[in-house]
Amino acid sequence: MPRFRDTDLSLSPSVPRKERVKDPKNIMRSVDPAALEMLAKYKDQGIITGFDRYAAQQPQCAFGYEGVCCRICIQGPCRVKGTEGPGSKGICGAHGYTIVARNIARLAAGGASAHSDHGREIVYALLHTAKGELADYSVKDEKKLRRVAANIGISAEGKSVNELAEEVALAALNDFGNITSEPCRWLTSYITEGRKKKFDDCNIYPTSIDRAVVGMLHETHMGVDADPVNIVFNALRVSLADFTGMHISTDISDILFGTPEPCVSEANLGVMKADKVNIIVHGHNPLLSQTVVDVANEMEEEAKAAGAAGIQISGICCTGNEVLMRSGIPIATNFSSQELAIMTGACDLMVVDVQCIMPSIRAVAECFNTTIVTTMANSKIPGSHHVAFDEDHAVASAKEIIRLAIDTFKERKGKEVFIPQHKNKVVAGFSFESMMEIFGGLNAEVPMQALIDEIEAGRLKGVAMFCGCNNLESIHDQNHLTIVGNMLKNDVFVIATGCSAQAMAKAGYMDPAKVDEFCGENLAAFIHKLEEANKDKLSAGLPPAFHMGSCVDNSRCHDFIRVMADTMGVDTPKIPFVATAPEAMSEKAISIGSGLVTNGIPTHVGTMPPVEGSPLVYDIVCRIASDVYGGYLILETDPEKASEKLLAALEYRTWKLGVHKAVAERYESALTKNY
Ligand code: NFS
Ligand code: SF4
Repeated sequence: MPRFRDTDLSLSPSVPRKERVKDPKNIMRSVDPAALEMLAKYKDQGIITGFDRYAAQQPQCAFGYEGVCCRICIQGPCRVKGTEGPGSKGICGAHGYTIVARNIARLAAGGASAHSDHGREIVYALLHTAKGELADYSVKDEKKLRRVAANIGISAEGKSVNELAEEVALAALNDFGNITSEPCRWLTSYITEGRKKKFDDCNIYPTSIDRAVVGMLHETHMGVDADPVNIVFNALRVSLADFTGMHISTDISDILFGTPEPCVSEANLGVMKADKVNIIVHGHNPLLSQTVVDVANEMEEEAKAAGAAGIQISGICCTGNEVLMRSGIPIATNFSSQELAIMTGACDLMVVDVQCIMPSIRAVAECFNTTIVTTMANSKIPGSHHVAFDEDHAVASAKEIIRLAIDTFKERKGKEVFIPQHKNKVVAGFSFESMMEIFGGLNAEVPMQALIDEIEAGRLKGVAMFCGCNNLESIHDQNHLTIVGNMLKNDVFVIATGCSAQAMAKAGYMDPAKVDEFCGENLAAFIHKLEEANKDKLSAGLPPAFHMGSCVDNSRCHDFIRVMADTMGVDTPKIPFVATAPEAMSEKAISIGSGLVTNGIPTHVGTMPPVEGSPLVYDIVCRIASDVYGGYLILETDPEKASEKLLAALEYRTWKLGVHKAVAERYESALTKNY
């Protein structure tokens, strides 16, 4: 089956490997004006950041880059050299395709474990809250609790809020460690009928998250699975475990802290205030960061007594996204520029939990008046301050941390502060529920139809979901911004999560005032129509690109996909929906990407995952996956070319669906599903 109507578009990236890292020794690898200002100020002053280390690592090892380096057993590392002779295989005889497949499958397993372990922590918090053991948390969103219970088939009848919460929490825990052969409940509850059949037919249903991850680590152990097709397709089970963990994380976080609604905030380093106690929350888990945000108000007087004008909290990475979505806390910056926030000299304290925290923040903090606080037993940094975060005393832990920030602020007097004055207005908080409420302004009965009408009338080209990280293989934020610019101009409706959403937020793509500047005519008209239909509720207006949350909140985007497919009356591989991780970096990006592919979505990755060492594996993920699941990877490092390919994938789907709809109408028959 062709992927694009334009057959000139190839499966291969348009840029050869050696030319991908442009100007490799130049450390000014960003398009973010705040980051550039910061890098320029401290250039050649001995403060080393990820930008310097990236340059120092160039050129990177080609074996590792292409995925043909194996370190799975300690006979290794084995590198695949050439195509013939003893050197062309690992010592055990593993072929290049086996090595590449095992490596990528293990990346997906790492990502799934990170997402879902974060989810597990939150589930335990809900369980203990429901049992009355955690005084500092409560069920904030009872409606969501009831919705989730109904979605996963738990009756709420006659149950108190806490009884129901306990049952939901136990059901979630069961998805982690279920011992029967039943598939994960959070997965089956949130996919289309078509996907259920597909996953069943292909035997890739995870029965429990932990089992799926353990199974993949076993399968890729030395001397187990050597068949690359089997390994890659079994890795999709892990990606579905990842889906399950993400959905659990989002659902339970909403129950504990509230389902996000549109809120107004700001983004980029300019949100920091020289005269305030600046606290940056960084990481992923909202259990602590949300409590810090909630108690900061009570501590304002203490901050003022220390000579500050108040407390300013801002966020980095997905913890930042969580508190932005629920409490309108501004974004300081995203992944690649995390050290730069410390270099403002105004960051009194950075509190981190898990994931995407560069260990280097401690070394950078030493040159400035910044206290780094780690909080999790499994995530410490040598030399930094550790406050063991204790859910039993969440408020007390949060207060201790804020007090440390105030103490650090007192020592800041007389030291240089340099905050690049760049920031943009942001309207965020678009949970799936609030998106449907907004679409409901145009079509109360079937909200998603409001969007589908635009697509079917040819006014919008479809939907593009942006997710994932920064990766300095590309210029910081450049891929995100180039591709989103092209999507918007071409009338593609954009939803975003993670550091991708933060790149857009910093650059103004989430400012309602920029709709006419950034969007094509039809998209702008649609957004204004939505604003008009919701004007009583939405005083702030609607942005060009819609921020749907943190990376676990890709589950919200999956809900979008499911409801779009159900409303259109087709399965997910037929809807005009594409995804992109323009600057993917982490293992989580690999598991998210493969989950999208499994769910039938063309998924672009703009930084190269290590698969080029095996043409066979490359072909599986970019082509064969499509024949089986309808989704596939588009690996393209050039953002202009990537935009073309994404638009072509949307065009192909809309065209195909249109053809079949027309036929069905002409012959008054049912819409064919066999394409
Ligand atoms: Ni996602 Fe969000 Fe950012 Fe990448 Fe890291 S913070 S969980 S992994 S770097 S988007
Ligand atoms: Fe080498 Fe095989 Fe061991 Fe991998 S598993 S390191 S290819 S001997």
